[in-house]
Amino acid sequence: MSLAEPMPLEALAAIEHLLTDEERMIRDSVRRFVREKFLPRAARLFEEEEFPMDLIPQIAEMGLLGASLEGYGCAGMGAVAYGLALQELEYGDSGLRSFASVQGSLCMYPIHRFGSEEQKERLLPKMARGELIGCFGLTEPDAGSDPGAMKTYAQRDGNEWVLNGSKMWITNAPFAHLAVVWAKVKDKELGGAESIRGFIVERDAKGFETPTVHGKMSLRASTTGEIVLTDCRVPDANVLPKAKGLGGPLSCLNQARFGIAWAALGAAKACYESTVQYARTRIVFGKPIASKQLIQAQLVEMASEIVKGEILSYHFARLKEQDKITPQQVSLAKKNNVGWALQVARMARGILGGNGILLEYPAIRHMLNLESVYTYEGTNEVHTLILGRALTGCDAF
Ligand code: TGC
Ligand code: FAD
Repeated sequence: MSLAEPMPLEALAAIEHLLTDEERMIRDSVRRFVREKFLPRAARLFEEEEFPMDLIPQIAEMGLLGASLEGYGCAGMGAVAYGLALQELEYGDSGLRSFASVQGSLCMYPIHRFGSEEQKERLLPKMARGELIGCFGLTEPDAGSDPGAMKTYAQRDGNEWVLNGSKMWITNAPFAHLAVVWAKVKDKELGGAESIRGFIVERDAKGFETPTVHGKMSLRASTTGEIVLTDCRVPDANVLPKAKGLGGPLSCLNQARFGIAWAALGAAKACYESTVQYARTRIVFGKPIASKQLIQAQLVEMASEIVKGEILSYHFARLKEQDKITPQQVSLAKKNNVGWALQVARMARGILGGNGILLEYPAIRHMLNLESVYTYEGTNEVHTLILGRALTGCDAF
């Protein structure tokens, strides 16, 4: 049976001509890097629970660490270029993209937005070059979706702060040189009421430990740990002066969630493309399964949702470039795109039949990874409730 060439997803989404030359160039160079340097190792890294530390300098060189920040050695990319670049990383693996999201949106962003000039000059250029790696400690064993319930406390002692508590599920923690840790303090300016503040905790601080979380069946090529703080002393100079209240960490999440929304479609695309290729050559009942209507129905649904997600992301990214995106729009994009990326990966896994459970094909790896992406940065339910609250005016948390 002779088959016509399949239409690429790009042709259906038709956003290519809306991109600038610079945006295309950034996307294409990240694409080349991922396909040449990462994909040949992807299955093994996943299997062996290993993050490819040796790729950090190249990721930094492409300007992907703190990519959307201005100054301090950061690339100052627009939101479209940033989204496209992260999507290419996640075409490789969600763990590779997580590394860049955490470093840029969750560690460099709060230092850039809430830090002192001294903190910015001391840390950001080295973080942009990948010489200093950060992690972001918000979630606790008993405070995930509701970070306001955190039990980590910081108490002032002279010109130092003493931190006690623990953080759970912290990406990059085991090898990070520093952590942005969010903790409760009694705030004098708020009349002694509790407030949440951000602290830069450096690796050599006494009482700072970061045990690795083992046995994950998802994001295995990303390193996840805990942060344990036992009378951990942090100098006054390491408090983020401009972050006060839960809005501090939540504003970092807006940045990360935006990137994830677009990036998750990269995992979906990898699943879709490899599945179309497979379906065109896998003969069952005498014909390629791509010629079966039930398979086509699934491929069409996969393609449609990826394309719709791309168009949504493109629109919101241009809004973000004008500083007009709202947290509710970010929630809509994260919930929609990650939810569909996971569905696409599950459908791809099914179409591959028995081969779908092998690491030789990308579907099972992406499917398992996306289970984490579905949960972190606000679970699907949290984003539903953020939107529900905005649309009805009723808080259903
Ligand atoms: P709520 O009363 O709504 O708000 C408290 C204060 O925060 C402000 N705020 C925001 N500010 C900026 N951006 C947002 N998106 C904001 N949402 C709220 C709000 O204005 C208020 O300020 P103020 O000055 O009036 O005090 O707070 P709530 O306690 O009802 O909680 C809201 C909720 C549930 C939406 C929030 O807690 C939430 O988003 N929970 C999910 C937690 C989460 O997403 N954690 C992610 C941890 S990091 C991670 O997963 C990294 S994964 C690795 C990777 O990225 O690869
Ligand atoms: P819970 O909050 O216990 O939720 C359990 C279930 O209840 C979920 O299905 C949730 O949607 C649902 N639920 C909660 N509240 C409601 C409600 N009001 N109504 C209905 N349903 C509700 N955190 C960091 O701070 N830094 C990191 O770098 C980081 N990296 C991560 C990496 C990985 C691989 C993973 C898995 C997580 C990471 N996280 C990180 C933590 C992540 O953000 C949390 O797992 C997430 O916020 C959910 O919290 P939880 O796991 O405690 O689930």
